[in-house]
Amino acid sequence: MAGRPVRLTFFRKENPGCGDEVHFPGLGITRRLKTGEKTVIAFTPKKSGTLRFTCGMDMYDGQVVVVR
Ligand SMILES: [Cu+2]
Repeated sequence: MAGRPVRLTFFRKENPGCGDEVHFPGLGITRRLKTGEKTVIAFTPKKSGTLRFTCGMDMYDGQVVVVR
């Protein structure tokens, strides 16, 4: 929900390649992910819409839908 804090937990299972980092281009957030560990990403979306996230190479991707 717009204006509400969000905490997303990423758990990296695999070792090689793409899982190295997660990138939220619309938020200017990039975090390294360690294999076998959880990484928490916290942010507060300012407006409704779709926030895309990708791996560092823009291959893996997903989205967070922010409702009004
Ligand atoms: Cu990749």
